[in-house]
Amino acid sequence: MSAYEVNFDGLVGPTHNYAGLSFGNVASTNNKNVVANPKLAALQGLEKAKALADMGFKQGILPPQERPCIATLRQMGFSGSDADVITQAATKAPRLLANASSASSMWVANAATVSPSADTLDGKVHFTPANLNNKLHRSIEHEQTGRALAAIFTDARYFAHHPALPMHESLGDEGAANHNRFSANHGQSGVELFVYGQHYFSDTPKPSQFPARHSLEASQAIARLHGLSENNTVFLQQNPDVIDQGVFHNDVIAVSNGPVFFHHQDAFLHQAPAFDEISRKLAQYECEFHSIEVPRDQVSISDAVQTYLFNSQLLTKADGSMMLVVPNEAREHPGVWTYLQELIATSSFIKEVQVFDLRESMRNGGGPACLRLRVALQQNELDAVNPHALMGDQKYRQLVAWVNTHYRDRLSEQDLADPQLLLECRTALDELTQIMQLGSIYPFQLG
Ligand code: SUG
Repeated sequence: MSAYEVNFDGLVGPTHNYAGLSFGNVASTNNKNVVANPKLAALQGLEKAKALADMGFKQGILPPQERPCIATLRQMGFSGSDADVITQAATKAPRLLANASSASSMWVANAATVSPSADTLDGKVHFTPANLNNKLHRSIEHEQTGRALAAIFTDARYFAHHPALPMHESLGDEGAANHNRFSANHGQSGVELFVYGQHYFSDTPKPSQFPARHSLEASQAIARLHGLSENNTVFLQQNPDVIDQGVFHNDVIAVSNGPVFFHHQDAFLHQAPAFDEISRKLAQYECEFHSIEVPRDQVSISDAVQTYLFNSQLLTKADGSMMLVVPNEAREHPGVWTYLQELIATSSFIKEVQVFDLRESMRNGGGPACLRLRVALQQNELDAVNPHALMGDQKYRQLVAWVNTHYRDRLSEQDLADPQLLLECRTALDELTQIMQLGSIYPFQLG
């Protein structure tokens, strides 16, 4: 049976803004108070998804969330009409309002961890939304994420959905951004690599400046929930020093595809034994592991964080060669661009680089890989996916028109105080529910 990797891109929500909410994410902190352009952000994301679909890659879409999240603000004691809630929050607790208003669900690499059916004990595709408990604005995503995933992957014969892990640092889970998978091709069994920032219940090394957002304990729990075995899992710690330099997720320093791992020399602690383990475990599926290690004297950690070279999508083309999808920032950096030219001239795997302008998302620390959730599916599983969540010519035209109708082209943190923004968001999501045929996944009701 044929199998595919389907990249589901997160649609940028109407409240996209720069509130500087993510300590440890250098771009988020540095761009605090910059005026955002939500319309441009959403169109840039759609353009990438459509361009990849046009190149023949399977491409899906995940919907944004209702923001500001009125339920969260009510939990904080704000009351009255929805407009009252926003006005009171804006006056008394503007930072809480900013947290409740973030469009951060767009970075769907953090939406969930997904294990393909070829790896799991019950032969189903397993999904666990990430609890994202390290950041308030992201900790409020997982329930709605679960509803969206369940509305797209509906068929219980093929898809298993788990709730997010409990909300505690010891189980901090940032989802697929810290999850890689190696296999001969997307349909075959493979090895799932879980990268974590800290082993919480231990005195092993931890970062000292910035938080380790993801724990080993969380990764182990996900592996158990998904029915993975010792034979097809490896756990590897991220280098705490690079977290302290702004590598807040592993996908800022490494990306996998098929048997290939493209990563920085300083990405991990104890890399050698873990790579041996991956090689050994992959060999049982007659697949050879290939590491492409980028040396620090060619690309520094600071260059990696600034250009998001590793926050790329590594995709297999129809001819079997691989293509790297990088943000414009990687082309604008002479050293990184020279490295990339050398790479495609010499690598036996990566033969092409495609560049996209994702500036609006990048300013919040979200590159091409952050914007997509990889779901490896067999043909019959793909046939069972809600077809209105898949990208094609008509869907693209509808979504572009939808963005142009509902989105503002300017949004500052002060604008979050405007109750009208909630109405605009709800009207947009109401229409999106029809476009994507999602059913009643949103908690609000218009009318
Ligand atoms: O969680 N930024 C996101 C970026 C997530 C990137 N995802 C991956 N690397 N997979 C985060 O830090 C910033 C929002 C603000 O500051 O307004 C933010 O949430």
